[in-house]
Amino acid sequence: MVLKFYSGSLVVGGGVIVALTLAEMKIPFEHVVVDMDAKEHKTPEHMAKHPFGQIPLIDDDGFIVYESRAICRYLIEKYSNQGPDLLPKGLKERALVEQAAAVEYATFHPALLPVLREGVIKPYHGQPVDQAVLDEALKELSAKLDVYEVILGEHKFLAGDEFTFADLCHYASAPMLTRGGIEIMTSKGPNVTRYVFRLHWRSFLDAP
Ligand SMILES: N[C@@H](CCC(=O)N[C@@H](CS)C(=O)NCC(=O)O)C(=O)O
Repeated sequence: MVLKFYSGSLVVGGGVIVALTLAEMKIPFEHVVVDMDAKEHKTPEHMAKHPFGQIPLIDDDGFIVYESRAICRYLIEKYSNQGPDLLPKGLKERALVEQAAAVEYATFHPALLPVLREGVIKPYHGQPVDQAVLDEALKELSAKLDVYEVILGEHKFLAGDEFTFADLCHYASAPMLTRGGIEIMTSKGPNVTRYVFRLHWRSFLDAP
């Protein structure tokens, strides 16, 4: 049975990295749209699959996995013979990818979310922006990006010179900043800027 990928009609956040993983690993799937406006994610049927009543999740022939990054790890391991080496097997290489992925989840993403909430989502819904809150959030994110600027001065991607799962995770929400008119990812420093363009254009740059 073809793998089912459950997300909202607008694929955002963790759904994006699951979708990217499906594409990178060339995995056929059926997209099941959960109507969040109709609160389908809180129905007993959905809650039986995801006890927190959220998306994304996958159903792999009856085997359910939720939490985007756990889903991606499962898919990358299962289909390791047909896609790029996003989670290398070597002990040290893998540790560096997990280190960068943990930084994404524990440091980058929590700093990014308040910027998205105040600077992108509120304007999208026509709500007034609290500039002091946005400035504080941008300051926090900027401090994290200062460290990224140093790391990305040492290698092309976060865990070395190859694109890995850790880089893919940075696509969960960061591009929404640009779409919302916040240019912090491309104005911090040359290394972070180059990295963002490398992510955007990766498939073209890597083409033979
Ligand atoms: N850490 C989770 C986050 C899941 C999450 O927050 N999903 C949102 C949509 S992007 C959701 O389902 N929100 C509805 C809710 O929490 O009730 C993941 O990465 O899968």
